[in-house]
Formats: sequence, C-alpha cells, structure tokens
Amino acid sequence: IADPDFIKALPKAELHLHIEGSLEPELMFELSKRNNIEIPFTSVEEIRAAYKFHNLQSFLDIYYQGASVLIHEQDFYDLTMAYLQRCREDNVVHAEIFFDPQTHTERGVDIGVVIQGIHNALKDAKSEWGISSHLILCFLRHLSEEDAIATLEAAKPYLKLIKGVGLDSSELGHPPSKFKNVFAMAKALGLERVAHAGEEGPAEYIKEALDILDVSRIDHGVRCVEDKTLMEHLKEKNIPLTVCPLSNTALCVYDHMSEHPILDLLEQGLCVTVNADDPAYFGGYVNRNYLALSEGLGMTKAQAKQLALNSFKASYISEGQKQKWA
Ligand code: ES4
Ligand code: ZN
Repeated sequence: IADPDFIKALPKAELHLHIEGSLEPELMFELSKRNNIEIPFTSVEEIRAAYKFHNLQSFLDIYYQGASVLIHEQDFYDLTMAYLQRCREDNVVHAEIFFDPQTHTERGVDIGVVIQGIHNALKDAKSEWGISSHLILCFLRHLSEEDAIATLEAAKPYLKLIKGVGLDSSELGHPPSKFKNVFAMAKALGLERVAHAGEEGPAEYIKEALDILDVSRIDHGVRCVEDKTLMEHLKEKNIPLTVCPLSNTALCVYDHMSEHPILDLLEQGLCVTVNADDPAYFGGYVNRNYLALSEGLGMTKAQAKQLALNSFKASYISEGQKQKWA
C-alpha cells in the first residue's frame, strides 16, 4: 500500500485545480476584512462548518460566495502563492490551473487584474522553486455561450499567458454542445481545450465534449464506466481523465471511497490522473487525494507510481520535459 512518505516522494503534476477552490477559510477571512467585503460568517470555524455538501450545486453556491472577497491583483497573487506553497509541500512540480474569470468580471473585477495577479505568482514560483505551470481559462456553463464568447474576447490581450480553455460549473442541463462555437473560436486561436464532463452528467456529455468541443482531456469523466464503448475509445485514443477522488466523495458522487472506479479504470489501461479540484473545500490537496485511494481502495505503490507518471503524460508540457519525469 502506498504510504504518505511514498506518495510525497513521487514528483507529480496537478491538472485539475480551480484556483478559487484553493481559497482557505483563513485567507477568505483575512481578505474579507482587508477589502471590507461582508461574508455571512464570523469566524474561520464557522466557514469550515458550512462545508457540508450534498451535490455539485450545493457546493457551487458556497464556492461563488467565497470568491467574492477577491478584488485586487494582490488578492489573486496571494491566493495563487498559497496554492503554490502547497504544491511545494506535496512535491507537485507542475500545475495546470483553472480560473473562472466570469465569477470576477460579474462583480466588476477586470479580467486583466485576475490574470496578472495569478500570472505574477506563477512566475515567482517558477523562478523561486522551479514549479512550472499553465493557466486554463474556464467558461461557466450555467451562463450563456454569448457570455463565454465575450469572456474569450476580453482575454485576447492576455492570450500569451493562457494555455487553454475549459468548461466548469453546473453540469446537468448544460451539455457541452451549448459551447460549440466558443470552443471552435478557442481552437482557431491555438488554445488547448478541456471540459468537465461525466462528473454528475451522463456519459453522453463526455462524448459531446470529445466530438463537438474537440477536447484533448476530460475533467472528472468517471461516469464513462456506464458506457463500455466510450471506455474503449478513451483507452484507444489515450484521452486522459483528470479524476478528483475527494471531490467526488465530498459531493456525494460516491457515498464511500471504496466505490470509486479510478483504480479499475487504471487497471483497464485508461490514462487516469489524481487531482484536488477544490482543495480548500473538499478536505485536501493532491497528496491527500492519493492517500485517500490507499486508505479506501488499497492503492499499491505501483499504482501510485503509474498515476503520477500519467499526470505528466496527460499534461501540456513539452515532450522534452515529459522525458525528464518519465
Ligand atoms: C467545480 Cl467540482 C466542480 N465541478 C464543476 N465546476 C466546478 N468549479 C469548481 N469546482
Ligand atoms: Zn473541477
């Protein structure tokens, strides 16, 4: 069984991390005071106690409320630096980070403030600690495609700082096909494409993400187990799944970790990876997610090693850099 020391010693890439989901209650509280933004909590303990979710939407409501304390470039810098510090502790040497510009632009925060704040922290972590990273701009799928297109337009001055686009937020009722045009525009701009699919939504959404949005990676994707033909396709085409074990149990996708299919998918040869999703809300960063698989599913050292190797294979780092971690 892979123990904490073994897990920590493995160099890892993290490919599914919402930077707004790494906002710890302590920093949320500090920023609410610093920026004079009211939050409906009087202490860090009260914030933590509110983190009991029964599905994706019940989490998203609290997550968007938490993000309301982020206003200035320095706030986004501090948020990102705190995450990168945790990367260092967990031996995450490369991170591909999601951010949700619409969560901030809706409140009047300029997209440039968001991107510059995050980017400056990524730059400092690279020079100080050697941690490499990419930024992935996510569209909120509960909003319209028009809104997503306006967001992509607003991001155009910063495209050099952005590796790709993604799709997140409320999945059910908002199929990938809703974003066909904006993903085609992103592709024409040379951006990579990923999408959350098959987290709460059906396997059909995974197929749509592949066929209609032309994504090269699926975020979550665990409901592929309901479609054997799709599973075979994911394996044959080597399409990675960025799986988030503690997120799935926190949002009741599975009642217990023992029911999680990640190791079955791994044994069947799919390129699955382990990620934290929203670590401040779901009970842990990457290493805790690996450890949860040891505890709940008896993950072996060989399996942990393969999962860490997959994280580099599935990343957007250059082939030369991939060789370094192989
Ligand atoms: C998310 Cl777990 C999850 N699913 C969909 N959208 C999200 N945004 C942040 N976390
Ligand atoms: Zn996610």
